[in-house]
Amino acid sequence: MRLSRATQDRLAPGVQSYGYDRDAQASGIVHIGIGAFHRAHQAWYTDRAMDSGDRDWAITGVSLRSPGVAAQLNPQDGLYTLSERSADGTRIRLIGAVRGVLVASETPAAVVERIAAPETRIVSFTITEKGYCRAADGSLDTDLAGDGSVYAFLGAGLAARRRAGLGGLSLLSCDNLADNGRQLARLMSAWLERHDPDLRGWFEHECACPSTMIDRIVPATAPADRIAVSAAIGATDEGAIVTEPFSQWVIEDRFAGPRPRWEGVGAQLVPSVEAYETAKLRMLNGAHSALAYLGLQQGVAYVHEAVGVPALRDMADRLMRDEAAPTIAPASGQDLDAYRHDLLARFGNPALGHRLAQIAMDGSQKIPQRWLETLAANRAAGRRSPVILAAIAAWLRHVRGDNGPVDDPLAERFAELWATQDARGVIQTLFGAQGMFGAIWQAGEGEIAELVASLG
Ligand code: CS2
Repeated sequence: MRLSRATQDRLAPGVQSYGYDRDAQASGIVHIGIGAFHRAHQAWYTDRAMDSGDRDWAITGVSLRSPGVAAQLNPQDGLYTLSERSADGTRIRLIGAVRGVLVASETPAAVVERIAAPETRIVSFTITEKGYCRAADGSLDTDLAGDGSVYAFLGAGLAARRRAGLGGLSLLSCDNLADNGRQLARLMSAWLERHDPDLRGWFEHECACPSTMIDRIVPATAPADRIAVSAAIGATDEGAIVTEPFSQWVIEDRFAGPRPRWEGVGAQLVPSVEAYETAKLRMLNGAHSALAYLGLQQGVAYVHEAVGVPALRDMADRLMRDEAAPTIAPASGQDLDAYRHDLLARFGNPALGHRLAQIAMDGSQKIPQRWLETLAANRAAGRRSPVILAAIAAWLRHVRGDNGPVDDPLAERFAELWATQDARGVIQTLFGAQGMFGAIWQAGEGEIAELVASLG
C-alpha cells in the first residue's frame, strides 16, 4: 500500500496528522528546490501554521532539474511523512502542506504560470549555495545564470505578474548564505539588468527579499530509512524524510505582502537576522565542515561518530568557542556558550545517520561563509585560528581526491590545479592575493608555510 490521499486514513495509529481541509487551501507559496531540507523545515512550519487556522498557504514545489522528488511525491498526492529521531525514539507526522511538484526542465511554462498566479504571495528557495550562480567574488556568474537557472524562471514569472497588473512577491531565500535575502535581491537585480532591464525597477519596488536563518539537520533519506518508515506507518512512503527534533527559523520581518503566521508555530520574526545567521554559519556549519573533512581523512563516516572521537570533538568545540564565537556580536538574549553545547549534543544524535560525505559536498561554495569570514575577522583582531587552518588543510586534501571522488562544481578545476602545481602553488591560486578566495581571506606567509607543511 502506497501513501496517498486514498490510503492516508489507514496509516498506523501512532502517526500524527494535519487536521486542516487540504482541498480548500489555495497555493500561496511556490518553493523552488524541494529537497529533503525544505520538507523537514519550511513545509513543516507551514503545515502546522495551516493546522492553527492559517489559510491558503499550500506549497507548490518545484525541482529545477531532477525529476526525482516529483516521482516520489506526485503519486502520493504530495503527501509524505516526517520522522523526528533521537536517542529517545521517533515521532512521525504526516505533512499535507505540499500540493505537488513541478519539474522546471520538463514543464517550464507551468512553473512560470505558478509564479505569476494571483494567489501566489511567496516564492521561497532552497537551491543550495551553488544554485545562486555566484562567481568567487560573489557577483552573478552570467555563464552559470542561464535559461535553466532560478533567475530565468523568476524573471519570466515576475514579468508576467507585472503585465497582469498583479503585485510583487516576497522572495524568501532559505539557504546557508550570509545575508541570503540581500544576496538574492542583488543577484536578481544583476540578472534583470542584463536580461530585462525594464523590469528591474519594478522588482526593486514591488518585491521584498527578507533574510532568514534556517536550521535543522536533515540527512539525505537512505533506503534503510524508507524501509523503517514504511514499517512504522504501515504504508510505503517514497517521500519519507528523517530529521532531528530540533528546529529553528529566524526570519527578517520584511515581506512584500501577506505571509503565514509562522511565529505562531515557533519561528522568530525579527528586525534583523544577522547575529543568528552569522552564529549559525560560523559555528554550526563551520564545525560541520571541519568535522567532515577532518573526519573523512580518518576514515570516519558519520557526524555522531566524529564527535565521539575525542580529538575531533575537541577541534569542533575549539573552532566554535575560540575561533568563531569571538567574531560574533550576539543579539540580545543570544547565548553563544549554550548554543555551542547544544550543537555538540545535536551532532551526537545517534539516531540520525548524518553522513560526513553529504556535508563535504560543494565545499567551494560553503567555506567562504563558514571559515574564511571567521579567519578574516580573527586576523583583523590579531587572533590566530589554528583549527580552521587544520580544516583548510583537510579540505585541500579532500579536493586533491584523497578521500575519493570530489562532489563540487569546481571539482575539475581543483583536479587540474593539483595535477599541475605543488602545494604552495595550489594554496597561492586559492588563497593568495589574486587567488580565487583572496577577496575574503588571504593566507599570510606563516599560514602558507603551515599549510604546506601539513599537506606533506
Ligand atoms: C550541513 C548543513 O550539509 C551541510 O553542509 O552543514 O546542511 C546543516 O546540516 C544544516 O545547515 C543544519 O541546519
